Amino acid sequence: MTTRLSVASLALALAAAMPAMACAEHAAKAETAKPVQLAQAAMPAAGQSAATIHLAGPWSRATAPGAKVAGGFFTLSNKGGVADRLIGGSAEISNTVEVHEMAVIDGVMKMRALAKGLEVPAGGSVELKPGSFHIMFIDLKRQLKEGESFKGELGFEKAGKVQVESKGMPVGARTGATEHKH
Ligand SMILES: [Cu+2]
Repeated sequence: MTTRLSVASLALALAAAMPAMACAEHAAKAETAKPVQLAQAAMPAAGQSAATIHLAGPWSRATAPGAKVAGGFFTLSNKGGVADRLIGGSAEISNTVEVHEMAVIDGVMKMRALAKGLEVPAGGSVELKPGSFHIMFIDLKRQLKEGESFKGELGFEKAGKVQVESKGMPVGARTGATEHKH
């Protein structure tokens, strides 16, 4: 019994020491990843319901008369233990809704549709903001004016549909926060 215990302890000690040695350069990364892994183990089925996706601060830029597209921005948080994907949506102001990213293509910053959607990692969050990931409202039905809100729906691979009401911010706004002018 004593022998078996000491062998087991040795194996445990080795198992604990090996990854640490192998990943010394990724130590910081491994530390931040640990809580996520624990969360996954603690609630394996939690990622299956719509309640696990939280959407904060949705906003859009007001559009110029005749503009055909508008951007949508917000922060997505996944409280569940399973990764999910934002795969599309619909909105009352446009005929089409796409999930886009900004990327440097041939040295030029361009936007493109994410064919497989946007991953929201388990226990993590993703920010949709100008110059990065965003929702693209394509083929606008009307002008989006400053201060005006419009309704939409986002589609997630696992969480399903999530309702959203986005507020229109000034043309050229960089965030959804209301600017304080004194
Ligand atoms: Cu776009």
